[in-house]
Amino acid sequence: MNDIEKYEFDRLGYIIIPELLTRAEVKRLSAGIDALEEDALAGVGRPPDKISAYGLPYRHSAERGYYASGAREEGNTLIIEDFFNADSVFDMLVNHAPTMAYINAIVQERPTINNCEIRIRYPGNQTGSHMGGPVSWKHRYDYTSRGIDCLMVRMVYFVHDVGPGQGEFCVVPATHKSNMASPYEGRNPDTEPGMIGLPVKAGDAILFTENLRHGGLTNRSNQTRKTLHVGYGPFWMKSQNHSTMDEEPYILPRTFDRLNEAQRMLFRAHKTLLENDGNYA
Ligand SMILES: O=C(O)CCC(=O)C(=O)O
Repeated sequence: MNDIEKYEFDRLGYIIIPELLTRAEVKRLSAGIDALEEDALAGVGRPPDKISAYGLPYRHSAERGYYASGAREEGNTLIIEDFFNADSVFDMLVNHAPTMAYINAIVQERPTINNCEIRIRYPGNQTGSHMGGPVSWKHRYDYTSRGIDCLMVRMVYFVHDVGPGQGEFCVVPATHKSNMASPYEGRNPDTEPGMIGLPVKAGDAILFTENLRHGGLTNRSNQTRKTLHVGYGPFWMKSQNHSTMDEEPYILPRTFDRLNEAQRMLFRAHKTLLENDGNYA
């Protein structure tokens, strides 16, 4: 992360990183998302296996190791959490060197992955505005003697272009430093003052602090918007996926087995650390 990127991240609460993924990575990830979308849609209509802490119904695939919510229909989103269990094609994002150069620059305690979801946003869908200002301690944004010193941050990877009107990820810049919660009524990102959409190209990524007010503008196009979201925070933070909020990270033994040691460290939260007498190895 260079000085300009650090300055802009501190000033605005996010940066767009052009071409963080190679064309080959985009192609493979995109095929993986499409295949998993079909698998997750096959469960639509089944009674939920779990209701999240926030009241969202989730279908659990014990076979593939993911939790899914939503359906393919106008205005809806399909969310697939814990996608790393489902297909080894996604392993390339675990300890992805270009990504970790950013994460290590802004999360000062040993970072782990605490959140991973595929978001499939069908035409007509929007993601309501959330966060910004004094939100949960877990999302704290700080600048300390160690530099930018974040708790929860996220990298959003784009596998196709998302232009104006195609459901852009959106932010109210600099609200990560706001001392007040948003006073505007409702959570409609399309009409919220200060909210801007961030158009991107395939292979780009957006890095942001979860303390920033953000959401997704309405997808007014015929293109379904598909993104991969990976959240990081200090190793002692538990899962921040909605379906497994504050539980141990949901990583199947077979997923763990196929990762190398450096990749495994990104899923080793405090429990494993204690079991190892405080040794990370
Ligand atoms: O991409 C979107 O529509 C919103 C994503 C979001 O809220 C998040 O990644 O925290």
